[in-house]
Amino acid sequence: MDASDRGKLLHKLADLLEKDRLLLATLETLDTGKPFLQSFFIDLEGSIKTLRYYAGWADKIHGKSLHVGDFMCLTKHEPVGVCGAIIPWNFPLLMFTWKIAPALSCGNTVVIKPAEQTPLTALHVGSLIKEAGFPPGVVNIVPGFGPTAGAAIASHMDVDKVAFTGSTEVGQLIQEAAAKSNLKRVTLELGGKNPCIVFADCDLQLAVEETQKGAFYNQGQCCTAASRVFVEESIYEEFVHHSIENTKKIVIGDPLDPRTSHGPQIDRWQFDKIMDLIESGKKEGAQLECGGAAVSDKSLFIQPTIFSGVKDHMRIAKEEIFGPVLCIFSFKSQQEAIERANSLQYGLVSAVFTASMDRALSVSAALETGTVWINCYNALHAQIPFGGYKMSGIGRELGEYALAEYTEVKAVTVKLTETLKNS
Ligand code: TXE
Repeated sequence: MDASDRGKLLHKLADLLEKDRLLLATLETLDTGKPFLQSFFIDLEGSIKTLRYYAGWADKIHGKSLHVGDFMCLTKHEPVGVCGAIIPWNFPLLMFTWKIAPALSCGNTVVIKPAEQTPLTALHVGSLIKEAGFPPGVVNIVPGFGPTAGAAIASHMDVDKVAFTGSTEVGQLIQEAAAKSNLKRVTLELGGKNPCIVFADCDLQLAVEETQKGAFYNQGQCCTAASRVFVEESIYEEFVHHSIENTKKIVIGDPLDPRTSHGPQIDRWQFDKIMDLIESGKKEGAQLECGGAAVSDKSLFIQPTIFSGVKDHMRIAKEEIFGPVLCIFSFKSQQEAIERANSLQYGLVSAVFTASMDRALSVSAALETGTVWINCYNALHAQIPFGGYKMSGIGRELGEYALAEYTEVKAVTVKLTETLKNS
């Protein structure tokens, strides 16, 4: 298909998502339990912007020409081919668009598997893809379970690339299956245990609000969750106090009620995992400042929980909780904070809160994460690349960088018989 026409189709799909925004946000909330206003303003907004951003790229993807001695080379950015995608349940529609938009923009076809917990928005968007006029077979949506439908994508000989978002353990299985089948290209966006370093010279209220939003947003079910908050000793007590106070603003309730800011966890398995980690925090001697329990024994709501006095050896300091738990540590020196921030195998995101831009930039250079937020949190945009260092992933999503993950570069080299002038 002509590249500009691909762009037009992606814009058309964005228009259709806008038209069905209320329906899609409602479906997303019914499926995940996330508060409706967050579905409407964040998930839908991000999904529509991602489609439009990559619609704009479709007719701007091209190679270079190089002259090397007696040779001239043209590089071409060709589509990879059939792109498999396996996505999680925490941001079902957003992850769907993060995967299909760059793939389609570059001229690939897609076979995508939504998470078994949350197939609804993907299926509705399937009908919108048809309505937009994408040719049959370009986007194939395959709901199913991980070890069957997901594993089939990862090991299929006719799938040329697989993009995965989910747990680090399954990410390793995907890479293994890709290696053992056809060495398909692999991009992985995996877990995180994300450090935030709060220096004494920061805007304290801002740091409290941003780290708390980072920890509790989407009930803590974010790979970017602010899960290790290191606070400089001299403001530590004050930071803990303000964090507890700030938690009182959170409204737990029916996710469809627009006043609600905190919904239930996704399922019983995740709920039990989180409660087990909260219990381990209590047993291992962290100070429980608030929360620490389920809201009732009949539902999957967990109270926003704050632990202070967390030590690096505790399970809550090392394992991805994926629930509404804020862990606060104290530190004495910048060097110590950096070393502790970098001490785990994860390397997804980090944040620095300070009034000194010099310090923010030197600390950000030392942090081993794919994203560093300075005086902000969860600042994700379609234009800005996102991905992990170390065991948090391979490759980048979003921005111009993602295009490289969905194209193969072909070098077409011509032997010249006449020397080119000005070469
Ligand atoms: O993830 P899985 P789960 C983390 C978080 C969470 C933990 C487990 O810590 O508590 O992972 O969650 C598919 N071959 N994250 O069990 O299993 C599965 O069907 C191919 C971080 O939900 O990794 C789903 O579509 N695919 C995360 C997707 O993988 C397989 C988001 C993710 O599920 C498969 C979610 C297999 N063998 C959980 N097994 C993030 N990075 O945002 C499962 N799947």
